[in-house]
Amino acid sequence: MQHRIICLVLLYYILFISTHILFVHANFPFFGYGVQSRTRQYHRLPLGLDAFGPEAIAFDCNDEGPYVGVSDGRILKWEGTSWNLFAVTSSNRSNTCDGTNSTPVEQKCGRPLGLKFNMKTCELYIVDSSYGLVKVGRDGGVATSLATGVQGIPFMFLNDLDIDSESGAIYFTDTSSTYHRWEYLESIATFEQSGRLIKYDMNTKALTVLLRDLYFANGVALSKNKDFILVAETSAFRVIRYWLNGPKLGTSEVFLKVDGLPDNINTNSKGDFWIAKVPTKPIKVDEYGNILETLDTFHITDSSDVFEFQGNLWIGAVDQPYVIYTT
Ligand SMILES: [Ca+2]
Ligand SMILES: [Ca+2]
Repeated sequence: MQHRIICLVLLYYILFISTHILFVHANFPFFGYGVQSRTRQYHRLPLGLDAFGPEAIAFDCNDEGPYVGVSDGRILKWEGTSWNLFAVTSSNRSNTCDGTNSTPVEQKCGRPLGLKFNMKTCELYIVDSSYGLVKVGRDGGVATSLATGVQGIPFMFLNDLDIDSESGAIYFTDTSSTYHRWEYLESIATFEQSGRLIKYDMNTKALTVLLRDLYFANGVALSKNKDFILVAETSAFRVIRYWLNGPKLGTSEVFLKVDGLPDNINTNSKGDFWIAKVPTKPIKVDEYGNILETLDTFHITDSSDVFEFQGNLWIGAVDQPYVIYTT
């Protein structure tokens, strides 16, 4: 078992290094590496509370936050001077929920990988890799379950979501129907294609599978006009676009190839997209896939989520005990 994990880790790094050499050092012009359109100051905001791995970032309907989901299953809220416990996805927590991520601990304690507020109701919707699609009210607490599977296939590894608060549609990814979150290296290294993009209708509670057979389905972001949705296929080093409206309704295409493993994607107020990726730096692209900015800074060693809020950036990471923000 240990031997297998070592091999997978090696393969993982070989993938990183080979794409890095190919796309970064070759400096292919269409990747726009090094684009730096403005100067940003970077700051670290430690989580404290023995918390680690703030994978996803969200702000609520009153512009409060950020909120982060951390590796021991808690959702924390930044209240201006300190982080406080806001919600948990498991009703069955104990002091074994210490973020060590052994398999039974993670199954019991939960792992909230994606967070998004419904801006109409102020409820927080969460995709948790152990507990599926869940939500909490505006005061937080213990989440209630909305869905744990679709078409007879249980959710094994929900990852990111976006919400159309007007229509009540939630779009979310199930990374794999074969591997759990703690088996993510196997899913990446074997290039398996059992990921799905799923829609949940808040009004009817209906679930619809929009895309299947995806490579490690990860970040999700709606376009500003809600006419398409982007989905990161991490192990394919690319982002795909699924049309929700217009002449291409219901079809998908490759939107962008990237020089690394893409993670979460978020839309900013202008309709541009922030794509977090590892081991390379986050990028901002427009709706045509043109790279507008690269966060080419030593301050960011790894990034899972970049959220633009009132012109500044909030950056989450799987392997850090802090959030980075810019001014
Ligand atoms: Ca993710
Ligand atoms: Ca997102």
